[in-house]
Amino acid sequence: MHKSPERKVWSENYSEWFRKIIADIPVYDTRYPVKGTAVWTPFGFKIRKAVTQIMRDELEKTGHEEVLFPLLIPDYMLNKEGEHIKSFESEVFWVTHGGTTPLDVKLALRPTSETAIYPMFKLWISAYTDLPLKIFQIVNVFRYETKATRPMIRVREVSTFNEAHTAHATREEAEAQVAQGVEIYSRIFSRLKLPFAKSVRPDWDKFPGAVYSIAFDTILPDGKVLQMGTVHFLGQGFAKAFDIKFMKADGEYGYVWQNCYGISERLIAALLSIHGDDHGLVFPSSVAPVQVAIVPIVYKGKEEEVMKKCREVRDGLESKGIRAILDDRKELTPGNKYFTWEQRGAPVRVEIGPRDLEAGTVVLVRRDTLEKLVAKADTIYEEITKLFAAVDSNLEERSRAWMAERITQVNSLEEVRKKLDGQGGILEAPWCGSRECGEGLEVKVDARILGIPYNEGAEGELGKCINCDKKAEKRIRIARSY
Ligand code: 5CA
Ligand code: ZN
Repeated sequence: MHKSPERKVWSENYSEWFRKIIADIPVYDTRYPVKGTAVWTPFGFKIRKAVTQIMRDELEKTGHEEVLFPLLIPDYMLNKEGEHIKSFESEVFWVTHGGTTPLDVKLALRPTSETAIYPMFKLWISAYTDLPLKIFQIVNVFRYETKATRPMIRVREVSTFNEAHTAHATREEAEAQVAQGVEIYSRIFSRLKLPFAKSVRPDWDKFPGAVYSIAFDTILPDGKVLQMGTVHFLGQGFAKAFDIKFMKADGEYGYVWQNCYGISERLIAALLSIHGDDHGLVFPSSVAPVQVAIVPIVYKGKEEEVMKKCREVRDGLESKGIRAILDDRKELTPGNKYFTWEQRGAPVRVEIGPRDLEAGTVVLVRRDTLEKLVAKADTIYEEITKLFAAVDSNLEERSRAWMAERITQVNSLEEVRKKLDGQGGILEAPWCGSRECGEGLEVKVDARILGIPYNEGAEGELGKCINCDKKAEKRIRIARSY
């Protein structure tokens, strides 16, 4: 394992660390005067673009096609599926006027798009040959969140909502697609080097209108859990509410089976938070807005030579598709420039001075460990590519190990409380499976049941329920969460 730079402020005062880093760079400006909304700055937008590109790539590769639906949903459409509207009704923003004229039909700002998309599915799907139908969009959604809002994590305008919706001829096909949805998200998180645990949410905490929900949770530096994404098996509930029928091969008619899955800018919050340290952001090479920062070390008389070499290096890297920048700001010392690019998480910094020119070398510094090495100038591209791979695999290992240390098996409520008050994280315990017991447990330990592990190997003897002493049926995950 590599030595790491300090992560003291990062772990001991994470909320403050996060607020400060997004404001200082800046990444995301929360001073916009509507609660729960914020501005992606030019630097933030570059991060967002790289992340959404990965989402697109993984969804398109697996046969999902991108679409764009309207933001406005008429009230009679939003109200069609009973469970769904019951849960969302308190969170919907409404448009009631066009200018000064009251609207005949109230229009909701989408809180998510089932009720916008499924009436169109009814029009698009008529026979089994139209199935499966797999689409996604990346849009903003609005939720009047009443819990404390938090930058990127709990916002009222979710600006980066990636929702996929699929329709299938049979239950088996739909559930196979649930498994593929889980695979897709696993790959997206892995490409961002983010560790996660997959849980089947308890019945009382599933998506409104779903048969079951699978969630991806990660652990933030303060030990609290963040739900990064969810995959929902919708069964036929929405199909019946929206009358989405199709003709089967045998000429019979039936309702489609549906899924939906979603992720948001929470993923970006996790990306910034999990890899960061006291110097600022740390990025895997694929999403770093600047991958290589070149800092000239200039001495009097040698300026032009050094700058010429720096430009040559930058142009060479750029021509090979690397996002390189030459920091030629005159008023700043090299030290100031190191600070800038460490804060902004450039995976590799290149330093070039007069001595390097003579020796035909460059100095390379990797961001994750801040280790330095001297390379031959004419092998710089190969050396940087190797460093990218080294940074990426270190971030993956480091974050995975960090999370693994925070998933603990426990056998008593006392232990649960002690762990939650200490390092936090996720606790796994034997549980009887009853809702009443589960909800009681949540109150007793002031935490939330995340659910049961999704698709994990057979378990041994479980023993007694941690809360009620009855025979345990399942292993449950408990955490304090965002
Ligand atoms: N229609 C389904 C699947 S697209 C749906 O809306 N599911 S959801 O409610 O679970 O949202 C999907 C994901 O969006 C969540 O897992 C969470 O990561 C993210 N999300 C939800 N609400 C917010 C919010 N207020 N701020 C930021 N992200 C959010
Ligand atoms: Zn119990």
